[in-house]
Amino acid sequence: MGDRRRLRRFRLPDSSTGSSADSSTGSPSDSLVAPLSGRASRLLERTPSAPGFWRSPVRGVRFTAVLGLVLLGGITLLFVTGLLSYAAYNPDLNPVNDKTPDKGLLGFYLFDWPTDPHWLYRLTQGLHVTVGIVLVPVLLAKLWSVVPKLFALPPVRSLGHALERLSLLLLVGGALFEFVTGLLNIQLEYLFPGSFYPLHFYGAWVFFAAFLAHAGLRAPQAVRVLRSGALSGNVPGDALASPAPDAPTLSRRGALAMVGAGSLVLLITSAGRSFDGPLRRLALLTPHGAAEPGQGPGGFQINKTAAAVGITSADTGEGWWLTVSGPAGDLRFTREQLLAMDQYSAALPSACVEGWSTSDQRWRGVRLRDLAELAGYPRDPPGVLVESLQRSGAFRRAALRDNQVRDPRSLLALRVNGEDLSPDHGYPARIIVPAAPGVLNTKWVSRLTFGEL
Ligand SMILES: Nc1nc2c(c(=O)[nH]1)N[C@H]1C(S)=C(S)[C@@H](COP(=O)(O)O)O[C@H]1N2
Ligand SMILES: [Mo]
Repeated sequence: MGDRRRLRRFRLPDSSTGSSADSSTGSPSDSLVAPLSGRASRLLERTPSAPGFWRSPVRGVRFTAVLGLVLLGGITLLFVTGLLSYAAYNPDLNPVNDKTPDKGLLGFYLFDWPTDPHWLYRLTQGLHVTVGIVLVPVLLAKLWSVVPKLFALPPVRSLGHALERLSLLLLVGGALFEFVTGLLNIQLEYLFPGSFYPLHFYGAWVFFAAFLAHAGLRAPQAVRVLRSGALSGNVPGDALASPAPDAPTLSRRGALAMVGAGSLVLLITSAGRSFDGPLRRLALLTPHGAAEPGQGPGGFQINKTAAAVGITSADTGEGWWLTVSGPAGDLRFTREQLLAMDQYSAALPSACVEGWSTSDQRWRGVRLRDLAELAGYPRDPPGVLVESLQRSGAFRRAALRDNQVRDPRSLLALRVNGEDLSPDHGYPARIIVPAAPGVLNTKWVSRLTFGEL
């Protein structure tokens, strides 16, 4: 309907029927002798603002509706798992975990992240990152399917139309921003440590608000047009279908199959870094994907190596000791003394915010709650602030909640898979907590301060 009106406005009388000899097939010399208005009109017809410029017969509201409904489910899952990831970081516990200012209102939903099941963060963050990657072709196809609307003239028809376009700016801009920051963060490994969290977090709320408004308006319509007929047909007055389509080289079903195939390839080449099984070897497209990086007990994935954060053997050798602080004062333990305490084992994964995770590794060391007891908390251990030898970097400190300290599987690990920790996995001692994001599992620990978070 709207398209037809615009068509009439921007086409010459002689070309509006589409049958005139020199309309779209006219030679350049023809257009030179055409009246000015005709030339201007034909020029305009070659710009993306002319509905006839967009020729793909694949476009149409039914095609867009399918992609839109896939995104409705997928992006809702991304939003929920994203909020869970934020909660898992214990952002309210201590500013060392999260300095996002003014999240008060947006953090209304925060809750105590549990320690069960021990693979919880592997699952939620594996889903978040994998679904985000897999949706990229769907998002691009969806944007492609509606791109003629970006150029439609006049740019603003009414106040309502202006508001609608503004909301679409937030929607499209928000989607691109969230996908790009997320992908950069996982591919380039903390491109913006410290600032990624607030950027991705605020961006998510802005984007999801626009997304909800859009879905509220469009989802019922999407369901209706899909019910009203075959995918290949157009609805009456189809606002997205080309008024002058080229001959099809691909059906809509075929185009959707191509998008689906793209998503499937991304799934196969990325999911394996979050989930065990044969897919792990195929996870070629992501850092920390594919086969395990090394051999032997410490051969599983490493985030930052000791060398990368400037930890040398001089720091971790004979001169190292652990300071444990609490009501009992400052206590010092050498590695020998820690190894002489009761040792416990726990089979736990390392699961990073980047989405990759390891299968369960057998960690062995001292229970955090036993260290809390030594620090002066014989019952009901409180939370703990963990500090690393590492001198700089966003992840050299982290705060753990009381429920995490209390869990008997939460360890100050000294060994893994039957051997001393390797330098890269945090020798001489590191934290490992069930269900927690990797960022809370501080490596090269030098100090534990119980209570007073
Ligand atoms: N001191 C210190 N500990 C750290 C980090 C760090 O940068 N510095 N990175 C954390 C992150 S983000 C992850 S995912 C885990 C990874 O542990 P791994 O390298 O043993 O697999 O270590 C955590 N512990
Ligand atoms: Mo991480």
